[in-house]
This record gives sequence, structure tokens and C-alpha cells, in this order.
Amino acid sequence: MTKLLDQINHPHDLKRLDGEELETLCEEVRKEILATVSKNGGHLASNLGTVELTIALHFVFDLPRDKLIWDVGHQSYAHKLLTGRRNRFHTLRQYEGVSGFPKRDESPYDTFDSGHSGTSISAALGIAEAKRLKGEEGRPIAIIGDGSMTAGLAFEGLNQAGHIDQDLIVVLNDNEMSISRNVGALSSYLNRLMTGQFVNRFRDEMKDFLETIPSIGKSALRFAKKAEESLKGLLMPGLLFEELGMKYIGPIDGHRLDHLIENFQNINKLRGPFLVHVITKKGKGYGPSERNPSLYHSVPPFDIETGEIRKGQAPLPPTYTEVFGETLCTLAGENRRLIAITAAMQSGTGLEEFAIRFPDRFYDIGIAEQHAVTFAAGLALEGMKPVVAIYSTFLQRAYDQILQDVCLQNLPVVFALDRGGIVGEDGPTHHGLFDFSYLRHIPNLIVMVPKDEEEFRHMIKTAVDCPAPVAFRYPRSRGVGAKRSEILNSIEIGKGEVLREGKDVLIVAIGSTVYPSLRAAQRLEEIGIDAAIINSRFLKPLDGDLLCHWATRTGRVLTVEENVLMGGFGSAVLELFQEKNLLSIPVRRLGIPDCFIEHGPQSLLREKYGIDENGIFGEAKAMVEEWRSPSVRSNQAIASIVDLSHNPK
Ligand SMILES: Cc1ncc(C[n+]2csc(CCOP(=O)(O)OP(=O)(O)O)c2C)c(N)n1
Repeated sequence: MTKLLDQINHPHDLKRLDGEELETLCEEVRKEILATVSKNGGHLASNLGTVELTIALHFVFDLPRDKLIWDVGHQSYAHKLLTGRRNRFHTLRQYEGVSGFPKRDESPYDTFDSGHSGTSISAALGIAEAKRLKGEEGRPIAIIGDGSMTAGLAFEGLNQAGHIDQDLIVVLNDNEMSISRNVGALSSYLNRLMTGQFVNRFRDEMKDFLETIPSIGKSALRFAKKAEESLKGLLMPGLLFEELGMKYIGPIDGHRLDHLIENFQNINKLRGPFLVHVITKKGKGYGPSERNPSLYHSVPPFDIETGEIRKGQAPLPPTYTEVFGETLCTLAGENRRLIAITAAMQSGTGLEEFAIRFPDRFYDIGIAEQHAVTFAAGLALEGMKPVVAIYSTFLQRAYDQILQDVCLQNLPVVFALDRGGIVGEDGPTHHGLFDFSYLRHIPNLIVMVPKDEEEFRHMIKTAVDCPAPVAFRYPRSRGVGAKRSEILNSIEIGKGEVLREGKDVLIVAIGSTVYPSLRAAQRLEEIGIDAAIINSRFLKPLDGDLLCHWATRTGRVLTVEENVLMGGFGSAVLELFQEKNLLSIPVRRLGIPDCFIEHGPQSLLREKYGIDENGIFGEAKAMVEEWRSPSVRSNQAIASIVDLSHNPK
């Protein structure tokens, strides 16, 4: 029973509450977030840390006329609870339920869809400018974490904000954490600001003191102000932001609701660009997440009493992420030039062990994917072997750097794309469904996709041994329990493998679709259809000879991929057949259609989009049955005559 929260359907309802009630509301919101995330999983620590901040913003500003723009958006749960989604909150991150990120479709209070770091300031500035041009009231407020502030995009936004002097509030939510501890020079700077709090206090106390001295007080005060100006760099916190043209306010204790409200009320009376530096504790109010905010950054369901994360039946096969981390450590032990780079995802990409064992060859460069890639290019230029481990969705940011700084110069950088394919509950901002399409067309780049964790180990070795740029992409899942060999071998570049011979239809699969294709083939056999299966292994270069040979032998081809169809694997096969004059062979493609995929369990979404065993079985069966039906056969015969008449060859 949440006494106050149940009465809040709209931010205006909250404005009726007094200070004590607002404090109670904070507790209720925290409890609700904890209860729901412990059942559904989700971003716990960031949300617990921003409860007071969210309530203060809702209390002071006039939403939705004023606009809250949440950076990344993983901290927007309290906002969702206060904006009419309380009753549906138990469906958080579930299929057709409340999204874990801001979504404009979901509520008029969600200003901007987010999921990737560093976008809030630019979006807020765009909104501010549009309002100015339209002569409309309303103030955009970007809420950005200290981790996300390391993104270059955030600074591009700040650069313009300070320059055009627009009405904009940037709330810097500083908890000293990204997912792991925040890194880099900016983080050290913010740290100095926090520890510089005493300077502020000293300044205020000195002012009070000087004012009490009757005769010399005023002139002493004037002198002190002048001195303060000239000592600005030393005494004035936030100088960096001030120099960028923002008015700096802070640091403010982000768990003192009264302080937050008072400061926001004051700022609301002023105009121009402000940077409000708020200090919060990630995971606030729940022991386990306060003690280990990284672990509870994004958690699967857990037990509230003990904080224990619910595990499946042991023993389970390792995740691809674990296999990656372990194999890279083995290879780094043999190769002193091997370097691992992560963009603020040390644990997410499985590099924790690497960081401990090879600290001087490990780089967490912050949320700066573009920099990660060009930094790797520089390392490769000097003969190092950089492995850049970035989730498929976040590497989208670095397209130009992959193309221009690595592939154009044919530098041997390895790209490890974790979370390729459907990722599940994080939804459309996080699915890795575009990488086949954004990598395939880049000259010099080799792209591999493992069918299981064992093939994956050998692919990592292949990539590290290769003197050219290589990418491999792997899913967010456990392996299939494949048998493990002791020795790591390089795979011949561009060689696919025939996993099953057959004469009625060729199913060409890649990555996560290989095993479902094999299972589908078994079921097809039971109904008298003999399917051949090829594991392509390479998205690029394709094994043209193998594919053409089996396509001709079977007479019809089904491609299956966990990627958008446009520009993906099936498209590559079609292009190959066009080049080899095999377009008379019917080809169908299974993959993701031209739309953004919602959030939900991976298995459900794979089923919905027809790329699981059932979908493959159904499509292959339909292809063969159509071919076997006499009317289709005669139509095909006519079509091929027509084709021939158009093509004298
Ligand atoms: C471009 C991009 N890279 C990586 C991520 C993964 N990611 C999600 S939240 C996060 C940490 C953000 O830290 P901060 O902004 O300080 O927020 P906090 O979680 O500490 O509240 C990271 C790295 C992302 N969302 N977007």
C-alpha cells in the first residue's frame, strides 16, 4: 500500500504535498522501484539514486510544458511512477508492458526517447531553440550522469549551449559512477569540485563575518570579492562549465529534497544556461545496491531480503561474454601486443579478469565509442593488436571511425560486438539488429559470426591472428553447451561449413540461427523434406563457391539471420547469386523486417519475427510444398521460359 503515491496521477498532484509528505513520497517511490525491479529485473541502482532529484524536478517545474530529458533514460522509473504509469508499473520491461526507458509513445511526459548516452543536452538545446523561434514558453531540463558526461556528444551540446546563451538547465547527476567507477580527467575534475565544497562554506562564512564589522566591513568585503575573482580558478567551483558559458550551481546534496527544491525554485526565476551539479549516491536506500552499485546497475530478478540474484539451474554453459573474456586472457598471455579497450562496459563485455591480469594493456576510455575506435587505430598503426569490445548497438556511434580511421587504412583492429541480435527487455534502443548492415559494405573488413561458444573461441583466435581489420558479433546469451577443445585454431577466412546435406532446399544460416535451422531440418525430415544446412560463419567474405554449389544442387534457398533484412546477410546471398547469374533459383529471406523491434523476452521476439525453429521450419516447408505442387511447377517453367526470352544468354 503506497498511501501518497497512489494519489499521484499527474505531476500537479504532487505540488499539493508539504515537505514531510514529499519525504514520505520518496520512500514510497523507492520501495515501489525496489519491489518491481526485484521481480522483473532492470536498472536498479541509478533509479534509487535519483528519487529525490526526480521529485524535486516534478515539484518545481511545470510539466509537461517544461520538459525533462533523461540522458540514457535508465534512471526514469520514478518519473514514470509520477506521470500516470503507477498502475502499469508492475509490467516494467515485460512484453507490451512499460518500457525501461523514456518513450514518447508511452506518455506526453516522456519528451525524448533515449537509451544511448550523451544525447540529452543536444536534444534539450534543440527544444529550447524551437521554443524561442515559436515564441513558446517552457524550459527544457537535461538530466545527465557524470558517466554520460564523458560522451563527446554531451560536450558538443554544451559547447553550443554556452555559446548561444539559451534558456536551458543541465542537471549533472554526479554519483562518481558510470556502470563501473567513472574514469578519466573529467571524473577527477568533478571529484575535486565535490571535495571543494568546503571552499564555498568558507566563502559564505567569511562574507557573514565581514558584514558584521561596522567600519571596515564593506570595503573588506569589496576587497574579498575582487580577490575571489582573481583566485577564481582556485576558489570558484565549476570553472570549466563557467568558462563554457554555463552558470554553475552546486555541488548540491542530491538526497536533501529541501535543498534541491530551493535551488531549482531559485534557478527557475533566472534565465540563461545553467549547470546544476547534484551529488547522489548510486543505489541509495538499499544496502546491497549501495555497497555494490555496479552489480545492481542492471540486474536480473533478485531476492529483496538477501540481495541474492536468482540463478538458473546449475551447471549452465558459459555466456558468450564470459567465453570472450576468458579467451582474450588466454591470447593476451601469449601475445604481449594484445590490448583490450572498453567504452565504460568493463563487466558488460567480460573484461574484468583481463583488467586485473593485464592492467597496462587494458583501457576503459569512458562512454566514448568513437574515440575508442580511433584510439585503437593509433595503437594498430604502431604494431599493437587492439581488440575493441563494444556492444553492437553502441558501436553504431563509431561507424565513421571504423570506416575512415581503421578500414580505409587497413589497420588490424579487432572489433568484438557483444549483444548482437535481439537483446530482450532493454528493447529497441539496445537491440543489435543493424550491425550486419552497417559493417558488410565496408571494404577490407572481415566479419565473422559464431554458431556456438566453441566456434567463437576459434574465431577470436582467427581475428587476433589476422593482419586485417576483423569484426565478430555474438549474442546476449549462453552458449549451447558445445564440446570444448584444448587448442585454439584459426579458421580459414571466408570458409563456410556444410552441417547437413540435403536435396530439397538449402537453408543458409549464420550465428544464432544455425542451431534452430538444424532442429528445423530434423523436423522437416520427419515430414519427408530433405534440407541441406550451411553455417556461413562469415558474413564477409561469403563462401561463394560453397553457396552456389549447394544452391544449384537443391534448387531453392532460405537464408536466416538475426539482423534487419535490409542490407543484411540474405541481401549478401542475393547479391552473390546475381553476380553468379543464379537469380533463377528462388530465394527467401528470414530476418527482421523494416521496423524497430519492441522490448520483450528474446525467445518470444524471435518467435514473433519468425527466426526461431518454428519459423524456419514453416518457411522451408512452404517453399518445398509450393515447388512440389503441380500448378506452381508449371508456372515456374513458364517463368523460366519468359526469363530466357529476356536473356539471350
Ligand atoms: C553510447 C552508450 N554507450 C554505453 C552505454 C551503456 N551505459 C548505460 S548506462 C551507462 C553508465 C552511465 O553512467 P551515468 O551517466 O553516470 O549514469 P548512472 O548510471 O551512474 O546514474 C553506460 C555506460 C550507453 N547507454 N550508451
